[in-house]
Amino acid sequence: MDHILNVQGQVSNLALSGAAWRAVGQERVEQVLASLLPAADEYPAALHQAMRYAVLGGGKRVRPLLVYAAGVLSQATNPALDHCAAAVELIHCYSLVHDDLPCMDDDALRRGKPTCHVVYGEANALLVGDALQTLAFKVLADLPEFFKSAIGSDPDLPPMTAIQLIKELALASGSRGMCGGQATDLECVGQTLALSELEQMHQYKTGALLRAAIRMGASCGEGSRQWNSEIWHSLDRFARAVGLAFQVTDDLLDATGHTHLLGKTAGKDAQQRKPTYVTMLGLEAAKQHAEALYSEAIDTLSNFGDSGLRLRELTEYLLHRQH
Ligand code: GRG
Repeated sequence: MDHILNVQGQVSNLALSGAAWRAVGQERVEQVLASLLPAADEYPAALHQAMRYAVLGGGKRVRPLLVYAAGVLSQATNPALDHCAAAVELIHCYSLVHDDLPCMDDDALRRGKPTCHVVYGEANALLVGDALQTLAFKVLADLPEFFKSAIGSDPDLPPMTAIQLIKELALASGSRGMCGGQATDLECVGQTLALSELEQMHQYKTGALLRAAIRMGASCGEGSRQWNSEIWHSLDRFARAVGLAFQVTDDLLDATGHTHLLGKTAGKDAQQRKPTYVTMLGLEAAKQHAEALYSEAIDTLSNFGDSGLRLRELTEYLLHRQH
């Protein structure tokens, strides 16, 4: 992990343009993930190859970027950010592998490549998801030891913080978060939901992990140790607005985007008769809803002054993305 320490300064460099900063964060988390995943030739090689296939070389890395961007709020300059960024992305990748399985969304294309089960078979894809999930928690549990050996005998990340990070990620991924939202998503095929029910489902399915990324990134910096509950509450309001906005945009892209640009099958929601913001509000109103949510997210960031720069830029990027 030494190379990770060497490039540490870059994600806290406020002089980079938003696009350059995203590219640095994406490259950085790619390196971190590549070093944390078991080598492709380590026993059991077939499983490790499939895990690396599912994680490396694709995706926008929105969740890791949120970790890094939220780290700027609390002056986090330590490798804890890298571990959190990787852990959140590992959970996300596991969810994509399982979501693509025939018993779930049944998709053959993800991040512009054949899905994990298409290449490695269903049973292996199931195990890939399981193993990525447990690896995510190991990465966080390793943090105190990592600090001790890499930085010296006085870790700058208290063991309690590592436990809080594990708890944050566990809550966001389980039945009270992502898995819970997925369960509702499967249940409500072909049904009409009230807008509040649709929001609740997405807060669980997508929003909870995005919120965890933001809270974990902020927790990594010394600055956040002085924050009162009001500041954490503002951050949660930001996370809620950006999480919903992300999902509305995802629904819009599914309805209007093209498979080759999205890197995943377009039009799946309609094909699977899923209630979405587009089916419930119509295209124009869904666009306006996304814009209103993004403005709300930007407004809540005013509480953080200049340190909110990277989260502001990411919010803009998420609204205008094409995939
Ligand atoms: C536990 C059996 C079992 C399955 C879990 C929890 C779960 C299945 C799936 C999670 C739900 C899920 C896949 C939500 C999709 C959210 C979403 C918008 C994904 C796409 O995220 P992006 O756009 O993708 O960030 P990239 O590829 O850029 O990372």
